Amino acid sequence: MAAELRGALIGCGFFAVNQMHAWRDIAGAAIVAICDRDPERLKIVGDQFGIARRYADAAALFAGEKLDFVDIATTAPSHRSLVEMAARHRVPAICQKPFAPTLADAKAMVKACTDAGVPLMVHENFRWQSPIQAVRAVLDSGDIGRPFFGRISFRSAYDVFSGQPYLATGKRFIIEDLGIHSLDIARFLLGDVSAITTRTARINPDIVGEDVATMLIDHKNGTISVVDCSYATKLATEPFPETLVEIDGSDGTIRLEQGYRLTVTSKSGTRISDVSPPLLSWASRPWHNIQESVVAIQKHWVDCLVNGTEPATSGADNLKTLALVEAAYSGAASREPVQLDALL
Ligand code: NAD
Ligand code: 89V
Repeated sequence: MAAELRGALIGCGFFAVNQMHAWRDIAGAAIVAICDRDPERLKIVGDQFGIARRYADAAALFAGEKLDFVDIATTAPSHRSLVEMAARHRVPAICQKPFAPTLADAKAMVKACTDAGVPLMVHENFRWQSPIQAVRAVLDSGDIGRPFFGRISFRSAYDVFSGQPYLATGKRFIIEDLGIHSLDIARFLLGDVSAITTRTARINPDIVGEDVATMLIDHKNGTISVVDCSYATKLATEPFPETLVEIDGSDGTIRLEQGYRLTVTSKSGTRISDVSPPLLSWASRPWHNIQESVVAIQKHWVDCLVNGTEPATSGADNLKTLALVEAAYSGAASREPVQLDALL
């Protein structure tokens, strides 16, 4: 049997705990060392997951460990320096989203890893959620024919700021943090994008960035989609963190509705199924949807490393999602449509 891949986690914060749980569930890889510049977080995660090899500094981690990969779960400002450090040490890297604060940084990170010949995957996990995979499977089956319209929608009033306080203080909020997932899902389901038109608003007076965004997207294949997201939408039943999907095709429709209800109408009639994600042993509602996708994307990474294949959300792929984020902000400011090819 092949030896287990030796990984290290950099950044032991709020979300990294999910990544650590997922690593424990995945055969073929194990986290052997962790790093965080905050001693308290290092201790909490090290003690919870029984990791004795702990580093306060990433340079010391790379110097002290022989690694097959690193899992970078810090926030965006440190991503470029940590990915470039991994590339210098010829260590394959997973990097959390948002991949980088700017597209220029992200391009440099992709180049550093390409030049070093090391794989790079962005932890863009929303497309790995089982309800989203179920929608993609219907599209691939051809049952609804050629899609001509899509809507990817995430509307909520969930208090994300209690777990992630930094989300309240940045100049950019919902597009960079959450819309980035919705935009990636739009690409995943409906194909790459030629142009985007965006409007934003800030409804919550206690935060700095925008908490509502509406985006109209021209896909290169002629499909049109609307990607809309809001953290200012108070509903009778809070849907966090469900992404709802509507797709109209030449032969039928797909609706992924709140409560993980999937309705597919095609030439052969209408079928309704429950595509609720499983509740993993360590997961907690309502996060279980995201938590399951963390296992899926990390398994995919191990498969890619073992088989020498490119991850679906490789650094190069994610440039196209990050370009959409950049284009959305510049288009919201100018109130003009933004062409994507000019950015890539
Ligand atoms: P956090 O602030 O709770 O944790 C980040 C940790 O990284 C902190 O403990 C900090 O001390 C450490 N850190 C920062 N820079 C470091 C460096 N240079 N070296 C060592 N340690 C360093 O943040 P979080 O909420 O866990 O978010 C982390 C990332 O995960 C963000 O980019 C966020 O957008 C992303 N995230 C993704 C999802 C998802 O579903 N994909 C969900 C939540 C958060
Ligand atoms: O998935 C994320 O990136 C999270 C949340 C779902 C809270 O927006 O930050």
